[in-house]
Amino acid sequence: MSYKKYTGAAGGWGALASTAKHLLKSENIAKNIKNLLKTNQDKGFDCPGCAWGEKDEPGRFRFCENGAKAVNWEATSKRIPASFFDTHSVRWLDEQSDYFLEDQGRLHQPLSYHAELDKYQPISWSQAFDLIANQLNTLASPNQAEFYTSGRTSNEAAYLYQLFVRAYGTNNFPDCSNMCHEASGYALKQAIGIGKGTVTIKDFEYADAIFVFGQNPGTNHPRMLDSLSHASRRGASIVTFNPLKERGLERFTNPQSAKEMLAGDGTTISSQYFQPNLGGDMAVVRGMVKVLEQRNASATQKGSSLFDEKFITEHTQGLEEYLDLVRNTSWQHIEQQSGLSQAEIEQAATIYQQANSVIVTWAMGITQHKHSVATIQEITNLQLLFGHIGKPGAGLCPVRGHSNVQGDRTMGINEKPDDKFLDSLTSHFNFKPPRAPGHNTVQAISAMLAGESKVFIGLGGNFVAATPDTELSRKAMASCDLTVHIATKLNRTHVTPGKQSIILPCLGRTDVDVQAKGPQQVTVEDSFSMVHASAGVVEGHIGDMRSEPAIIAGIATATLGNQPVNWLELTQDYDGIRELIANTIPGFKNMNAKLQQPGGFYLGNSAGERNWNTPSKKAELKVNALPENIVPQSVRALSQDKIFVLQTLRSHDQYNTTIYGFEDRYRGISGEREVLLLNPEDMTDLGFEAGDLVDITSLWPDEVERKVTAFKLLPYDMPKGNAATYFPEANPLVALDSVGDNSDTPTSKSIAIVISASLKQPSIL
Ligand SMILES: Nc1nc2c(c(=O)[nH]1)N[C@H]1C(S)=C(S)[C@@H](COP(=O)(O)OP(=O)(O)OC[C@H]3O[C@@H](n4cnc5c(=O)[nH]c(N)nc54)[C@H](O)[C@@H]3O)O[C@H]1N2
Ligand SMILES: Nc1nc2c(c(=O)[nH]1)N[C@H]1C(S)=C(S)[C@@H](COP(=O)(O)OP(=O)(O)OC[C@H]3O[C@@H](n4cnc5c(=O)[nH]c(N)nc54)[C@H](O)[C@@H]3O)O[C@H]1N2
Ligand SMILES: [Mo]
Repeated sequence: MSYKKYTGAAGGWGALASTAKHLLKSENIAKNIKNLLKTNQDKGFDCPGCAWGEKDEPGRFRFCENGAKAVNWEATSKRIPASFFDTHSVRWLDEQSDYFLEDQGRLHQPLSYHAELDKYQPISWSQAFDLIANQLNTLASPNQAEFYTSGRTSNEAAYLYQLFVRAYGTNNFPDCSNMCHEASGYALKQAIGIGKGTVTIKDFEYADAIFVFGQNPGTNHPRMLDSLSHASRRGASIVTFNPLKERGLERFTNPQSAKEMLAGDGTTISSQYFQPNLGGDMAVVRGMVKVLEQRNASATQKGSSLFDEKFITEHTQGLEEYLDLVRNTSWQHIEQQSGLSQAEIEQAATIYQQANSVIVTWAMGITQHKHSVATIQEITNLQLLFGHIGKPGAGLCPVRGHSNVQGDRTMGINEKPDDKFLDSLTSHFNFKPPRAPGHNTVQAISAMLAGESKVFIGLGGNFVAATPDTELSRKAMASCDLTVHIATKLNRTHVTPGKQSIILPCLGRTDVDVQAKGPQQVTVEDSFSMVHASAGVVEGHIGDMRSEPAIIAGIATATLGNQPVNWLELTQDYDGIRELIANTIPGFKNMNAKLQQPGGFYLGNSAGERNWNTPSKKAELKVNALPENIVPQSVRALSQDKIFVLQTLRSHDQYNTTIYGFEDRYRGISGEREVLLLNPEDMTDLGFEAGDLVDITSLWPDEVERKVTAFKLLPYDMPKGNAATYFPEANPLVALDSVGDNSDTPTSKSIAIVISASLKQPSIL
């Protein structure tokens, strides 16, 4: 492995070279280049890479390096050889790396697990559907089955899936969103009456300032850097908060701009880069409000005001109670928790104050903490004081992860559906959807572990690798009577079978999907509430793969017959599914017609229009106490050693649990993933040197030892007391019970750990 600080701009020739490298590795280079040119274009497919939106400019290239990797990985012509499962036992497969499992190529025939042989064997589609239906129909209650969804699923598949599951009788919809932006949805729904961001991509063209909290767009949303660099060049301030120095947030060269590529050194992204402690963002924002409130008080004495008084009066409630709390929060508490000085926070507040329009964006660095809901509501409060919601160039922007995770929620993949949604299903279909809330991801694991849930069906994703407390999660999966996986590629979850297990191979976003009435398109919703069509372009050998809607229709027909709809007929032409969506979900009226518009259609956004769907019909300033400590006393008491706060994050060469390679280019890390990044002084204080192998033990007040071993230490620019390592390798450290307040999201960015020398020594070659 090697480690060398990356000093160039993100993007640029490095990104182009890496795109080329990944394309050249594939067996169908010319085809994949052609495919990429259709990414995110009208009549092309939506990039499965991320949920960033597109400006409506015809003729532009709309892919990025990491989108290219995602496309290449899926659009491969490589197929798992027929002899593969005959040769390899599941036990053997489980000993292989995540990279190896997915790298075998696309799954292309239905498989069923034979427990005595410990092997997967081919099975016909109809046998598979009957087996699943029999299991579902013999459960004592529909609530004994879990129906997981990962966020690549299209609106059409998601709608059909939720309709089937509710008609079957449960709201058990654990989904990847429970581990991702759940806190954003919950916090915003309470505060502004809608669980989504309020901005459109156009707003980035008008913002005076963009505050970026807890995200790494250079890797995870590279097309966002395009918006940020445009904003930077026209003089907008970009203020970043991230404990780590992330290259993509410092400088960026757009690989799709010849001018920038030739000029060489790229555009400065962040005008200010603050490095708070992990979990310190709520304290940062509280501090900013404290500064601004005092300045506002002085201004008021002189007859003017900083806050948007008119907006506050007309549109908000809860001001005085919130400001009392702010005044009562001490600077000592704010500085100690945030890791920033009062002077730094004042500097950030000044930039905020000087801007007429501010967008705040955030991702996993904000949502995967115990106090994530409170942090997002604190950010919302700040924006509300200045009226920065519902005007051009201003608003809230949770940057979503999976390309259709937002759409899946809109379609009803929700374990706690609201009454309005269920009423709409009730009045349109001939069945009574269940009203009791179902399980989210963490609750589903607990229910499986307790033997209460016996069937797991996964529409995409990699459940046991993505969820916390890996050992427990795997035990939960293995204890099921039946596990079913609708998937494109083999992964860890498939090699953790229940007593019976079935793999159903599906088409991906890039594949041409031909049904009885011809080629089909599906739809997705991006982070800006834009819905657009996506049609695959790859006409590879699809073997026995089926589309996700066709697979769901098969399971539904075998389980429920033609109730409450004729499932198979619906999948002959997805226009029929869209008719149902149009009739039952607000914002989708005339969906089929509206899809004809290039770029798709806008769902509208109540908060963006300053309509507040809250009980008070106003935007509500929420009053949440700052946590006493990021690591609570009950956890602190568990060790005498120095306790660090660990975050688990993504490298540049992965898509969640899919590992494309071993280059984390912008962090200068190459060849290895089992690494622990620490502040260099902390490393010396502990008596370690770069390259030493350490064991990491997490602290949680139960009797379980959670440990990963032989991780290599690397120095990295971050505040003392913080640490970082990659997801999913570190998931065994996250206790299942360690979840966000009100969101139940695993606290993957806030794990208390101690570090010790590893007993395993590096092998001497
Ligand atoms: N290429 C690629 N694209 C992806 C994905 C992928 O894996 N690969 N995943 C997709 C998905 S599902 C998602 S959800 C998104 C994820 O996108 P991100 O949220 O960008 O993903 P992470 O790698 O988890 O990065 C977290 C970032 O937040 C910072 N951070 C961590 N904790 C804190 C904190 O307490 N405060 C602050 N201020 N910063 C913090 C970290 O240093 C890091 O820069 O990306 C999506 N796009
Ligand atoms: N410690 C830690 N844990 C985390 C996170 C973290 O930051 N730290 N992040 C969390 C987040 S934000 C998320 S979103 C989750 C992700 O959790 P998941 O969504 O469950 O995981 P993915 O890795 O995205 O799923 C990859 C698998 O999806 C399947 N797949 C790919 N494309 C398709 C398709 O088109 N259709 C179907 N049916 N299957 C397909 C392939 O078989 C592939 O192996 O992980 C969470 N877990
Ligand atoms: Mo995510």
